[in-house]
Amino acid sequence: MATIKIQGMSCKHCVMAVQKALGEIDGVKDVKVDLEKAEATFDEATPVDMNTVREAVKKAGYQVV
Ligand SMILES: [Cu+2]
Repeated sequence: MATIKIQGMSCKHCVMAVQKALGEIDGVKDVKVDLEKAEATFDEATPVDMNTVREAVKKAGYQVV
């Protein structure tokens, strides 16, 4: 399981946006986003490139820190 820190989430809408962005990445499954901890966790069905993750989060309007 991978855990990433995400900056910029302020409400449930942000959580949903990040969850969707991560869920659309190949190999990512079981995404959980925690607003209070500013964290997202996910399992990797196949190896996931962290640059892809960063890009997806950035496109959604947030930042992996
Ligand atoms: Cu929000």
